[in-house]
Amino acid sequence: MDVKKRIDELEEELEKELEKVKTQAELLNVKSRYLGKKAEISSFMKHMRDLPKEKRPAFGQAVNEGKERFASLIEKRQAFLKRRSIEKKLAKERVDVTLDAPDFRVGSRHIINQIVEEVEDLFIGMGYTIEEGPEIETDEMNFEKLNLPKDHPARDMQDSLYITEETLLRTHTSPVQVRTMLEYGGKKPVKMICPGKAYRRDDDDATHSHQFYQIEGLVVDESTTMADLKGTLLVLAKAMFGPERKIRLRPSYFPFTEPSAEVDVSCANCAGEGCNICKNTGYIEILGAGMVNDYVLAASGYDPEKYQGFAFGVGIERIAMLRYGIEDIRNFYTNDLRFLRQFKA
Ligand code: FA5
Repeated sequence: MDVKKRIDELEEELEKELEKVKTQAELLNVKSRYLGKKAEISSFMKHMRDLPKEKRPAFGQAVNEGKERFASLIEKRQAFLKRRSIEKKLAKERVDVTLDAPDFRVGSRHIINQIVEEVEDLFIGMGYTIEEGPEIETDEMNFEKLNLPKDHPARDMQDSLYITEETLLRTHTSPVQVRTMLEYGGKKPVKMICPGKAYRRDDDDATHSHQFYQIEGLVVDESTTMADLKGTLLVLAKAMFGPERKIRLRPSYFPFTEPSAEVDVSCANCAGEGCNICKNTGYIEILGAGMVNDYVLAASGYDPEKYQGFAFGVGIERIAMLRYGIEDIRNFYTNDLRFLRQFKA
């Protein structure tokens, strides 16, 4: 047998077959048929021992060279297949950078948080600190130290959600007054606000929610007066509702302040003339306030002979409702995006 000739023939056949190969699996198949153990070229070596000794090296060399040529043809095809598959993938995944981006919406801070931040900025500018307190509060802090002992009838003013006999969800942010004074140790002046959630066993309706936000304010110093309170609240009202707004203090009752006041702001809708929103009174109530009761100062470690203070507690939802003419407080908590998107910051 002319081995060289046969190898040339096989090489030609292999070339033709490789041209038809389209996948890696087909390629492996061809490779095994032309170079595997059962391939014709592999069987040539068995004939070597039948040859005279002097012909054996040339024969062996021819077979090995043949195998190398086959392997190189297969490798070439493999590289070609790989290149073609990458090109196909790139063509398929081509990105058209000139296309419009899909429409996606960016979220924003909740309107209640926006107002809290606005009030915080205002008071930080006047030298106040921002304090925090726990939402699960002790009866002692929420009531007793605020001059509301267990049998006090004024406890009915704030229907409470108790967790145990002695702990409850705080009904207002006023316990943070006590906590801050105790932390300050009865010595240095206090000037703080505390924004946070409060909880009451109120039935939810258009103006009441079982969970709502308040901002507490407290100033304690050696010469704090009701005039300071009024001036501070006027600044707050003007910042929230516009420079035209006036405020009015009406006598009221809170066990933790004496004297106590409810504070009304002149109606933004009718400028005090009288309309539906202010129920023809020209004013709308926004908060409770007063001079800190001596009992509270003493229970919080401050000498009432030396220190006086004022405090106020304002409902944030009420501010937002007045400012934007929102008629139902439940809108803040039902997460209807059509409502929330109106207040995109
Ligand atoms: C208090 O909570 C007092 N701690 C306020 C205070 C602080 C007085 C410091 C004196 C000194 P009142 O219960 O009135 O007071 O609540 C204050 C404000 O919280 C109300 O004017 C109202 O804006 C808001 N508020 C009260 N209950 C609810 C409720 N269920 N839903 C929404 N807002 C409420």
